[in-house]
Amino acid sequence: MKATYLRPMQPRLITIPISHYCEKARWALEHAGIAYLDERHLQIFHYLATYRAARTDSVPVLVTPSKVLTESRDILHWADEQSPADKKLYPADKGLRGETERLERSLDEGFGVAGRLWMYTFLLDDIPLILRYSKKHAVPWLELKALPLAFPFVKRHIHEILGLTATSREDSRALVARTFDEVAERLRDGRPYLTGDRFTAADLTFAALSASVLLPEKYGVELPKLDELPREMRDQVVEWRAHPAGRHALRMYERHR
Ligand SMILES: N[C@@H](CCC(=O)N[C@@H](CS)C(=O)NCC(=O)O)C(=O)O
Repeated sequence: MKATYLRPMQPRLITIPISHYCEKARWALEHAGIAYLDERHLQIFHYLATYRAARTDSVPVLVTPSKVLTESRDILHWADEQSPADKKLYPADKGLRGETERLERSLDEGFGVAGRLWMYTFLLDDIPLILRYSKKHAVPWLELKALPLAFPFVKRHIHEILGLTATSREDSRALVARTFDEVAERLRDGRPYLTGDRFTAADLTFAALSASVLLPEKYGVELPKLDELPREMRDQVVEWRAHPAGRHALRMYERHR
């Protein structure tokens, strides 16, 4: 009898490639050695896919054979259940696990939102830059074609979602700076990772969400280079890259991405 081989269905990750929450999910899946399909969309164009899959408007969404996950931290937990002991992102020790989860949640809810807002206060108006990089991110051809026409609408929509105001840049910069100082304080005793001597979901989350203020080279998709950024943004990125917390995030990219 001829043998038939059924390939188990690969999980499907719906992403906006540039999104740092999507980067967090991609990184965790790759860290766990899980093969997945990366279904990429541009902002707004992603709604059709996320509504179909999960009745949600935000990415990442992970569609697995048994469930659909709509929060990056749920995706990290799902990936972790399948990863080998030496790759676990959540420590077995109850206290350390709690600390890791608390850090992750607080970074997700404050720092990640602020860093993204800060970046958009500089780049949302730079249509040529956005178009140039969207072309490098393997999004559907039709979305790329439609982007120049849809751009005013996309821009207005992002503006509304982010709640951009006259003080957004300074407010978000201050929150990022405060988080960087807190992270540096945590690392001051010489520990190599945020919760001790092991790479955890806290380090991965901090590094991935730092991407909008550090633009690391090893990010999952290509990001703008320093010399393409407006001067004020460039100077701040350079300063943050040299901060002990910035150095920690970049080290996580070097060692674990
Ligand atoms: N708490 C969510 C946040 C996800 C999130 O903010 N996603 C943004 C992309 S960076 C998004 O989908 N924005 C598009 C929208 O809401 O329309 C997570 O960690 O997964």
